[in-house]
Amino acid sequence: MKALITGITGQDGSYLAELLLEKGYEVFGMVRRASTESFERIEHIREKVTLVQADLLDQLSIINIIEENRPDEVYNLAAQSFVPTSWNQPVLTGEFNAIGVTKILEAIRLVDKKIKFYQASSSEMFGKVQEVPQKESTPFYPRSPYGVAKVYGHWITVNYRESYDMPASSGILFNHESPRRGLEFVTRKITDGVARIKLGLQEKLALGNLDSKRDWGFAGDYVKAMWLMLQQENPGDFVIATGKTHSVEDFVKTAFGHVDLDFKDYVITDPRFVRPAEVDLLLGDPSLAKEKLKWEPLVTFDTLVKMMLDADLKRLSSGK
Ligand code: NAP
Ligand code: G4F
Repeated sequence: MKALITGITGQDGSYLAELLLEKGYEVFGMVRRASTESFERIEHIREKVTLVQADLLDQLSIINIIEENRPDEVYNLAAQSFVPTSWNQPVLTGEFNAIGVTKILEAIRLVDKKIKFYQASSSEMFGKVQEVPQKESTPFYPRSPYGVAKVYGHWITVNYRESYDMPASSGILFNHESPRRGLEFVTRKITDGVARIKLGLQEKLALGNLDSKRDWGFAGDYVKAMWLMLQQENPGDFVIATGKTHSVEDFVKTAFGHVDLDFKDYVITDPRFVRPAEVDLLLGDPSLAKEKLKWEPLVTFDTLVKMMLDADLKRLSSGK
């Protein structure tokens, strides 16, 4: 089996590439041209995957890599994935996260309609939530240009499935984290900050809204669900979540608690990190994935916080 992963240099791309290699796949990773390489997350598997150059902004380059490598499965994980940036770069976010999806679907339609397709949809599409918990049938109400673009990406995937009978599936994934999470996302910002404070490298941790709640899981568990979706006889859409929610403050308390510090002594609020519109509460209902995919998350909230914090303590202690 051959798989093409867009976004292979990202958090999820690196875990998915590991999983597919373990399963014996030949893995192709789409990377965009840059003046310096940012392949840190896939350094350890660099020799086992084939990197192919294309860009979500460039239709022909996407057609070419699919035509030349003929994957059986395409996982579209590439995106502008940081919500705050989507207010500063709304047009680019739309080009990547919305029109970029159409470009990949069109390339597949031209080359071979039987190629299985996975779209990285997001719980951010639920935004101002219309019901709790959120499931596959919950109406979308996005609250950021990122969320709006992801709704387009989601529906164009459904549309190509229904218009052209293409095996295109969409995973509505709730927040998932790991030691490989980008440093600007709140979980990693917290574990990196707590580790720095513990090691005497930083004095305070500046955050925005501590009240918002997220259904946080482990990225390594979530990429298994992506693969399972493409192994089903029929394509479809699935919510992937833990079914538990915690506030940002819970995350902060747990992380500081692991190193025996009281967060109140270190956390300050900074309006620069407060968003123009907030998603207050995300809580997913993964019943359909449990029933049909036989998927269950293994890593709990406490284990996740500890895993990320330990990794940051280790990295910073070694001077990296
Ligand atoms: P990430 O770490 O930010 O990775 C994003 C990837 O997209 C990187 O490999 C990046 O490449 C690539 N990319 C960005 N723009 C591109 C372009 N124009 N052409 C080609 N590649 C481009 O994101 P992640 O956390 O792994 O998330 C993976 C996907 O799942 C994203 O679509 C995200 O929106 C979605 N999602 C994530 C979560 C979550 O909690 N993590 C939840 C729901 C949905 P560079 O290395 O070149 O920047
Ligand atoms: O970690 P975050 O930046 O993640 P967010 O916005 O929920 O988006 C992530 O999950 C989505 C799935 O629902 C993905 F689609 C998306 O690609 C991304 O992976 O922020 C989480 C919460 C927000 O409510 C934010 O307001 O943390 C709050 N927060 C408080 N202080 C902060 C901060 N967020 C960041 N990034 N930085 C802060 O200082």
